[in-house]
Amino acid sequence: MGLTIAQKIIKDHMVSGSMEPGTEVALRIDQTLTQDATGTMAYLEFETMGIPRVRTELSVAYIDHNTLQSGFMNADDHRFIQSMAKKYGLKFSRPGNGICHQVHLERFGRPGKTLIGSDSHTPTGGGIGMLAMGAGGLDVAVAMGGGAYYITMPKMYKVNLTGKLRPFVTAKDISLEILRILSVKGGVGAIIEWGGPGIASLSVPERATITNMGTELGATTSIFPSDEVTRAFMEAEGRGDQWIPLASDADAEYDRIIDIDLDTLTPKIACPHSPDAVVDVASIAGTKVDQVCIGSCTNSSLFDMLKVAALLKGRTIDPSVSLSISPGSKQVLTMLADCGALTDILASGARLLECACGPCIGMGFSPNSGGVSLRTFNRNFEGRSGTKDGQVYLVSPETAVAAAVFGKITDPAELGEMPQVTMPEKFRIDDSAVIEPAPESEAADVEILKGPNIKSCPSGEPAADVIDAPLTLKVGDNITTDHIMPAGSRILPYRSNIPHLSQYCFEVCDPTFPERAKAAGRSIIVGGENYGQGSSREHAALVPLYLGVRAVVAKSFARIHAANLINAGIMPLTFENPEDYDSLNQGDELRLSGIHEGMKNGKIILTDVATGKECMLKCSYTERQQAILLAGGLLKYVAKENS
Ligand code: MIC
Ligand code: SF4
Repeated sequence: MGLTIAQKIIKDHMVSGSMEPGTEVALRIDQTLTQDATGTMAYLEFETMGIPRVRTELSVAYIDHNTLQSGFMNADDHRFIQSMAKKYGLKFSRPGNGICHQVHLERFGRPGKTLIGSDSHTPTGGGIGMLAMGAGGLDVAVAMGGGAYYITMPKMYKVNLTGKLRPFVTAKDISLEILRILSVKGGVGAIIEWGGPGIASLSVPERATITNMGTELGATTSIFPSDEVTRAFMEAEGRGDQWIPLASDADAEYDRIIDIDLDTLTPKIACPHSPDAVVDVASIAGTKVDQVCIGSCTNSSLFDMLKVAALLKGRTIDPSVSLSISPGSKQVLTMLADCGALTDILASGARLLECACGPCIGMGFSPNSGGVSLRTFNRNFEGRSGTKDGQVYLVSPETAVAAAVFGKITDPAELGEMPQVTMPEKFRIDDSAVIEPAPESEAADVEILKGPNIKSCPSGEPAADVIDAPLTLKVGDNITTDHIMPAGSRILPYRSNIPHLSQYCFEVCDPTFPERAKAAGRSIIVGGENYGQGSSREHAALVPLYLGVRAVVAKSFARIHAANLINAGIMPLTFENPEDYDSLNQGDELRLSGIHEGMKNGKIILTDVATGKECMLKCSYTERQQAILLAGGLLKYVAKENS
């Protein structure tokens, strides 16, 4: 049987395990990336492992999330990460150099290589044929130390594109269409390969928009072949020598094939508060808009920005709309400046923000109360913008410009003729904002700089055989990591201070949770389907751990979050019979019993102590995961292995 693209890369990087879907496979990781909001914790974890130098082919530490610096915290964290990079052999991408995924695609990604990043949108690298996956910081720390990355072998899906995008219909609309078809949990347990005759007309930045947003499907990752389009992009980046061709075999088999006809695709929009609440832009045209944001790792490439500039040229935005533009990287920004496109953007009345995540993660530019904000981003979870009742919609750059110009949701075709935008043959290459590490011979002299905001990481307890604990929180389906551990400018500066962060845990759902959990000492959370979707932040596991959570029982889990729970030493468990979810109530005293035996045979009994009602919970921990839980988390497990 032939192989898919992902299977080929997995086969080349397999350390142990098998390609049988559902079984665990360990992969050798060629490259890692971190960003600052998850990086501080990842480097603290790396430090405790006692490894003198990173053992990957390439590891890059980016600063792109916490760039607001309202206080010493972020600046201290940046200095800490910079000193770690210098000592341990990583490249350091300075604040202002751009969003990790955009810069990595431009300067470091390579077809056929494996990449894990402590950020859920690491699959952006799939746009140039990398097997790129988001992971918890601890998994990235282990990979930096040369350890394998463990995943459950995914199923293979293929999306077959035919036809060609019409003017004003974009790669973002393809992403929204696949979200409409599959939903935010439709990609769980799968790798999505994009192919068919329609991909030939998609540039690398467009492909990267699609693989970036595959994260919102819950997919393990998404990937495009590496073809002539990829070669042209890498040559334009001065890295043609790093290109290799990569395609699936003609007889490769897929678990599911989805067809999308680009000729008939229309502009789409995701409505509040979920990326899969997708409708046609035309169907809600006329809705008044207060704010428009163009940027984020989904839509901030030079290609996107040139289109935006061409559409804004000679126009002024509606006086009632506030428009922000955040180019994805210094390369994008300087090239916009060089060709005059930046002037067209500014002349329209747009506000230029830093080359960083910015409003996407609530780092400034929050909408007005109840405000309607159209964003070219990938997530519109409730409260994520920093305005609790903000109404965030996700759109393409073209639809964003139309809304900024007309002051209401408008089909972008109403902008008239789509100007022709051509990509330059050569990008402006300037890596001066990427700082090289100290040579290995000088590493011992590099001092690690830690500010007072850096507190130690909580430590898990070895899993007991019986856990008696109350159900401190019961939540519904599709709970995101933004619910569990919110971000935004108020909270993000404390990513290296778990005790401080803990007061905001589940703030969006129930602000009394932290106090109640602390008072209970030990507790259990119950959730619905797709618990923990969204970001890779391990804080969504470490903070509940700090608050005493010992198990989360849900109908199903998102991949990275389930791994983060196990790494922290918290048991993710699922209902054998999902209806049992209904019989449990917040405040119930629960007992989990037969845990040690149950971890091995996959079944653990949960008893509601007051009623005596029992229900069966499932787990499918590998031997390694059982050992991690029995050790009290991955750090303790690694320490044990190395002793
Ligand atoms: C996000 O988009 O939610 C983030 C912020 O980039 C996160 C990482 C984090 O929480 O630091 C992600 O996607 O993993
Ligand atoms: Fe940054 Fe937003 Fe991308 Fe997350 S989704 S990496 S916050 S731009």
